[in-house]
Amino acid sequence: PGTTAHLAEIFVGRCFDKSTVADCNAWWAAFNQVVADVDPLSVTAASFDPYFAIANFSTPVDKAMFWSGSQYYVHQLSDAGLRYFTMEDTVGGFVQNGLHWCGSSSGYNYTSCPPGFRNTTTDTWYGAELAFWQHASTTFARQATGRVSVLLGSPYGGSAYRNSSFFALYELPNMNTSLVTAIDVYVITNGTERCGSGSLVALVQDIKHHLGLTPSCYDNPDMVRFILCENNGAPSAQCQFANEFSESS
Ligand code: NFD
Repeated sequence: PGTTAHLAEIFVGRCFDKSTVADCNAWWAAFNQVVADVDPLSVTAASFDPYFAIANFSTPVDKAMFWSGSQYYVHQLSDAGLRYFTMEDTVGGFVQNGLHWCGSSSGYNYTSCPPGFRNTTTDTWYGAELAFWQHASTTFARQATGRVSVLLGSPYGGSAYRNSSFFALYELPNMNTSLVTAIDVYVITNGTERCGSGSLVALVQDIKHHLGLTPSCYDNPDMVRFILCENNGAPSAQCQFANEFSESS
C-alpha cells in the first residue's frame, strides 16, 4: 500500500476525536521519536514501549473481538465499539488503523516503505509498521477480559486460522488465562473452512492448549449473515435469509 500523507495531522486529529488521551501532541511526539529519521528495518516492537505506555487499549468486559481475514466485515459488526470492541475501537488501534508509514533519513518516507519481515527464531518483526502491530496485538490481547470473540474469514479460499497470522502469533498466546473465561468463534464459512473442519480443528486445539477452554463455534451466525447481506449488492452465498423465509411460508 502507498504511504499516508499528512500523517501527523491525521494521527493528532483522530486522537483528539477519541478524546481519551490527555495530551495528543505528546503522544505524537512519542511516536515520532521512534519512527522519524530512523531506518524502518531497525525498528522492532520493543522500540514502541514508551509509545504504548501512553496508548490505551482497555476493553469492556465480554466485548473484546479478535479477527483474522475479516478486516472489512469485523468493523461493520463491532459497530464502532457498540456491539463488540476490536483493537481498532480502542484509541490505541483507532489512531493507526489503515495508516501506512515509515521513517527515512529525513523524517518520513512519503513514497514507499520496505516490506517488513519476521525473524522466526527471535519472533521479531522488522519494519516499523508491522513491529507496531506486533506490539499492539500483544497489548490488546493481554487485557481482554471475560467472554471474548473472534471473527474469522478465509479470503481467497485460504485457511480461516493461519499460524502466520497476528491473531495466531500474538493474540491467542497472549490472552490471560485468569482473565479470559470463554471464547466464541464465528466463522464466515467457505465450504471447507467451517466449525470442526479445516483449520478450525487446529484452532480448537490451540485454544485448549493456551487457555484450557473449549470454544463455542458458529458457522455464519445470523448476526454475521446480516452484515454479509447488508454489504453485498448481489446476495453472497452466505446470505440466505430470503430463501429460508420463502421456503417456510
Ligand atoms: P489478517 P491477522 N505483512 O486479516 N491486527 O490475524 C503485511 F505487510 O491476515 C490489526 O494477521 O489478520 N501486513 C491490524 C500484514 C494489523 C501481514 C495487524 C504481513 N505479513 C494486526 N500480516 C490492523 N488494524 O491493521 C498482517 N498484516 C496486516 C490485529 C495487513 O494490514 C487485530 O486485533 C492486514 O490487512 C486482529 O485481531 C491486517 O494486518 C488481528 O490482529 C490483518 O491481517 C488481525 O491480524
